[in-house]
Amino acid sequence: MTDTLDARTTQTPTITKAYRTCPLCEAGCGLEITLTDGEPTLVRGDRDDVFSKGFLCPKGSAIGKLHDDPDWLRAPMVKRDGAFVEVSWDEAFATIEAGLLPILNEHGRDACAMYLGNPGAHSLGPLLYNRTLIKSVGTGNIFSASTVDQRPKEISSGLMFGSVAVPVPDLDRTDFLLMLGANPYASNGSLCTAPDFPGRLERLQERGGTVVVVDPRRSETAVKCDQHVAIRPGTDAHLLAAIANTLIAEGLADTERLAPYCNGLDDLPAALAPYTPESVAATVGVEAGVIRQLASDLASAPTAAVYGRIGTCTQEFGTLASWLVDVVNLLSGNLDRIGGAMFAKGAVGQPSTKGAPGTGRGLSLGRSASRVGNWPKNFGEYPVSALPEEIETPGEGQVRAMIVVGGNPISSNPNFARLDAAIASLEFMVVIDPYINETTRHADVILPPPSALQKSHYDLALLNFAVHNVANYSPAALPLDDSQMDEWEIMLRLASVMLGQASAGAEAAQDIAEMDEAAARGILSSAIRDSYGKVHGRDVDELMAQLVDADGTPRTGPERLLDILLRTGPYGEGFGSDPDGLTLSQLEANPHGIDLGELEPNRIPDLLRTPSGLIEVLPEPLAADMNRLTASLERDWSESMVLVGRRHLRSNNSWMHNIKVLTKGKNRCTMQLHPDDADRLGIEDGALARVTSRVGEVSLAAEVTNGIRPGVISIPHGFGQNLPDVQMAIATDYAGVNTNVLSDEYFLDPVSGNIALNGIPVQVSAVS
Ligand SMILES: Nc1nc2c(c(=O)[nH]1)N[C@H]1C(S)=C(S)[C@@H](COP(=O)(O)OP(=O)(O)OC[C@H]3O[C@@H](n4cnc5c(=O)[nH]c(N)nc54)[C@H](O)[C@@H]3O)O[C@H]1N2
Ligand SMILES: Nc1nc2c(c(=O)[nH]1)N[C@H]1C(S)=C(S)[C@@H](COP(=O)(O)OP(=O)(O)OC[C@H]3O[C@@H](n4cnc5c(=O)[nH]c(N)nc54)[C@H](O)[C@@H]3O)O[C@H]1N2
Ligand code: SF4
Ligand SMILES: [Mo]
Repeated sequence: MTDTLDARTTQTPTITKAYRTCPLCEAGCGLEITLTDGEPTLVRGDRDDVFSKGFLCPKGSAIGKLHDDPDWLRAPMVKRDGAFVEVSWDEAFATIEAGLLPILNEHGRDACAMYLGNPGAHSLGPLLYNRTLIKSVGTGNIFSASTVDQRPKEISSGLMFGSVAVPVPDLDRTDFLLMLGANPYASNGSLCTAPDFPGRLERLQERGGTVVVVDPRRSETAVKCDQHVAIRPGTDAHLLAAIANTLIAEGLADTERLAPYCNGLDDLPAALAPYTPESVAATVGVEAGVIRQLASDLASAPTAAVYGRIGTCTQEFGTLASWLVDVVNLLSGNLDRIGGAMFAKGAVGQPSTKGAPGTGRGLSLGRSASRVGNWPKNFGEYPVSALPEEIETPGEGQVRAMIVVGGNPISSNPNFARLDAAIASLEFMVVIDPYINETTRHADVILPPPSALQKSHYDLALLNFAVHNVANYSPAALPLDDSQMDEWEIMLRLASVMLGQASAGAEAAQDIAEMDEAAARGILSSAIRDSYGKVHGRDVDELMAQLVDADGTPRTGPERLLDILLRTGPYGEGFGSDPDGLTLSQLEANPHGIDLGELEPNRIPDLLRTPSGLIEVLPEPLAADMNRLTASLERDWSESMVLVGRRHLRSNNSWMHNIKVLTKGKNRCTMQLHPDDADRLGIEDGALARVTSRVGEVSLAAEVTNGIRPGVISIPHGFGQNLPDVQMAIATDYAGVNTNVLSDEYFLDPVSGNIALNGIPVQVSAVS
């Protein structure tokens, strides 16, 4: 990155600073990037950032290294005779036109599946133009990383509150935090946007508050907390049901404030009756007295919040657990109040700030089902379980081609072997991705986006889960190379090809401009139709004309769409109707962000979008699923060893293992197991152990530690890059094994279709 001595060093280098939000995880920290002659030479936390106030983690500080990674593709690649060759953009899109369109013309649009990955939630191109691309492909076969992640929480919120309004713990003001299945000391938080989450927990403790962590492992967060409850994996719903039941049975529930806005509150006691601390103790693996105490601590704390994340979502009872988190928040009197579980109000409006306040269409589940496995479609997507079978199973509607936008399903989805074979069998695949990795090695065409430093950014999605209301826009810190295209333009050009429009030249540019304008007009039109919105009844052309930057230059691309969303959002200036309100120009003038204030209490009932206009306390699909939970109380939970995951501070799912500063140090891809299990199985610390599940087998080094519950093993995900044709030199060297060789595409939470990546039954043995 820094040049060695050469002629240039005798001149005084030009040093500039760029400020931007880090897009690498959900925390959204402000970065201060020092550019020396246009090269990133130093990354620090931006001390003036209104939200992160200088916090930075090792990943954020490596963002310059990520930009400089020699394996990050800087020009499109096309596969010829089994090998990738670099081509021009025109050639890449012409190859897609020639290879993909005929398949769709012959077999119909559903023949092309789409998979949308996690970095898409952190990048303006996919965030703003995925919809245009999906429409252009015209397929119903949409998949995403959401069903290996947060879908249960989206569904529980959708059912209870009518939209994906997810309560977040009011970290900075609460007195008591009960945190299940989250390890923010490693992950920096999720569905709870909080830069310096660890620091916020420390301050919570410093002001006399209490942090309780429920986790089968003594995670980095559990080590720091006041109480660690080493739960049996997959039983958070049982635990929370027992806490909820105890609150009711012992007269500790405090629902007076919200009762007028609740439907089904009176049905809760019967639904929760089977779950007493005593009846769940053996299942949960936690003493009844501890459960009872948790209920009473929650009730007696001046304010308290319950927060559940990946360990509560990616498990067998994920939707029930996600729902019960908020049932306990409600019963303990902490939902929607200061210090409790509160709703963020992002500057880019969400369904909960659009349309008629207090009512809406709500969420109905599974209105259509997948062709082969009959999996329900929710939020426009099938669960990833359906993907391999849709590729493998012949017949009308068979998936023969795929477009992947910023995802690595072969690494991140369950049953590696099956999915790898299925994706390898596709007739054509296009990916928008910077690396040649487990998934993209099978592509016919790779369209690489520029690095994070070369793209503008606004956290459209994640600021709606923030613990403080802020808005923060970053322009690109570095220009594109001549060989590069911005990600949003790649998406629109692909969309144009999918519509059978021009794939090259001035005509293609014209098509992109038209699609971009159509996207802007589409967003404006829906804002204009909202009779409760700021621009109701206005004229699209009139508003379009106002979309200019501070110099009066007309905006295009993501900035134009973002400006519309901000101006029509809850803080927006409404195209003149609220002159002091927010615009993109204001954010551009405030590179450290704009503070929009503390989370507001009493958002209920206005925030609700349920047809009843009430909080659906016991939604029908969840009431039905309680039977499955109750049946599981009869199960012998100790029958099998089970596998859970974990994350490390210096990782990011499957794609940040190619940066030396992040991978150095001791081997992290180990199987953690308890000394009792190690003794019983004859496995020594550091020795090779074999793990087998219904679908696969891996061997890896054992790490014997009493920081894990007996009967549980833990393997981190995101490893296993040592596959043929992967071109990520450092990651391949550092490969380890992919734990999704073991995860099972049919072991899932049926309500959401979300894969259970935790609590997977496995057999463990020593390798002699
Ligand atoms: N450094 C780093 N940060 C990341 C990521 C990364 O890969 N690396 N990924 C990002 C992404 S995409 C996400 S979604 C977030 C996730 O953020 P978190 O939800 O904080 O995820 P983890 O750090 O995996 O912590 C999950 C914890 O759940 C525990 N657990 C497993 N099974 C169970 C169970 O059944 N019950 C309970 N109560 N606990 C269980 C695990 O032991 C683990 O400690 O992190 C984001 N941030
Ligand atoms: N066993 C197990 N499996 C898991 C999890 C677990 O806890 N345990 N966690 C799950 C979770 S929470 C998630 S979110 C999923 C993630 O699943 P995915 O989203 O499918 O996979 P990622 O590993 O995030 O890979 C992201 C891909 O995006 C590419 N990429 C990086 N930056 C950009 C960019 O700016 N633009 C584009 N277009 N592409 C980019 C990378 O090269 C990589 O190929 O994994 C899930 N899988
Ligand atoms: S915590 Fe997340 S957002 Fe903050 S610097 Fe680290 S990777 Fe970036
Ligand atoms: Mo995730």
